[in-house]
Amino acid sequence: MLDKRMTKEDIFENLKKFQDMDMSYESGRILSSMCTKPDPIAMEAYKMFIETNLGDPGLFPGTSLMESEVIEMLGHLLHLENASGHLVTGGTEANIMAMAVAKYLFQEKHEGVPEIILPESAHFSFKKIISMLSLEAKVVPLDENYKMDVSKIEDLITENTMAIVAIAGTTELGLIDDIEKISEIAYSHDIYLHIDAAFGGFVIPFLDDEHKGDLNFDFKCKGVSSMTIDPHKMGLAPVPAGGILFRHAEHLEKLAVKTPYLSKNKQTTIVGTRTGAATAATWTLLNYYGMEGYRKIVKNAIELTEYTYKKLNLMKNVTVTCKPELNLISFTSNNKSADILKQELYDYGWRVSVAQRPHVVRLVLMPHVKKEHIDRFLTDLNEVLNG
Ligand code: 0PR
Repeated sequence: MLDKRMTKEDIFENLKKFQDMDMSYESGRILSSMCTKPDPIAMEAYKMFIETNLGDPGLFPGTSLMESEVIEMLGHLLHLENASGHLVTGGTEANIMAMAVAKYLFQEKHEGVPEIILPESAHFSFKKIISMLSLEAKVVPLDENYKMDVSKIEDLITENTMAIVAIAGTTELGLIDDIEKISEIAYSHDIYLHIDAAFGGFVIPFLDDEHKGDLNFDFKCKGVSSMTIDPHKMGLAPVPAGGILFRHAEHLEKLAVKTPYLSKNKQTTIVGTRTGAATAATWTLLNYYGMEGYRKIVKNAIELTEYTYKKLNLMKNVTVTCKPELNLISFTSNNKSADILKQELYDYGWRVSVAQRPHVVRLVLMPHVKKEHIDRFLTDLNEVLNG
């Protein structure tokens, strides 16, 4: 295969063919994704830093400085001065780092098998983590509002509890666990608490008073040890841009590995060679949009979610699962199962996903989804259900 070379023209013709097989966010037909079309200014910054490698930061001190500024800004957003952390490949890597730190801390004092208390709604990255780190999972059921049942947590705490995990913006329904209460429990038992705000981290801080009220979900809660917050979801950054923040610098240091022959003598990330381009994109977005810009983006997404909620509630044979807290909405129908609905909507060109707990159709209303797309979607849905 490799002994036959292609001309540049042929290559790009082929690339175009591959690209044409893909869905595009711009079509407005992707209602199943937590990613979106990266902002043009972020792509420009990304391209500018495409050759950088934060795995060897001494060669790229400017990019490395930019990473510390991003961590500082994300910390500020989540009410933490002097945050420690990194921009990583995504929520999975961020969650792995937090749980690795919790395990190392646990092992300094305990010999038993480390146990992790997490809600049934936790993202599947925790399945990988439980297996990779050989943890024992203590799963907290969901309450009638599909949130981690806080009243069940203390029963699961043992001397081998390594960490509690709670979610700010669940993957399936976009709901926020009662982090204030969970933080009190973790703090009073001196247990490591990690908040997975991979999705909610770039939404909740920008909600208006009517939607946010006096909700506290971040480092304001003193029991919170670390948080995941992903720029490549509602932050509008290109992939791969995840974020992990630690309250205590010495916690990040638990991950440090000596790298004697590199320009800096230690690394505190899982990934070695890693792009600085995503860092440049995130730095750019945070400075370009600021609080005001992100508030507008979130406001639009929430308004569209509320519009969709209202319309779905009026539709014959549709039951909306719960009142949305973020820009996710789920529903079922009494005349077709979620899986059949997903398939039939697929045939109309829509990409929706099916949540497992509960078994419902799930829509994520990311910024690439506009009102005209939703109107067409609702017309098609009505036809699929009642046509
Ligand atoms: N934590 C939460 C709460 C998440 O929702 C996700 C991903 C992760 C962690 C893991 O993040 P990474 O995928 O960045 O490692 N949530 C989405 C999901 O699983 C990811 C996604 C995005 C899936 C776009 C599909 C897609 O088209 O649904």
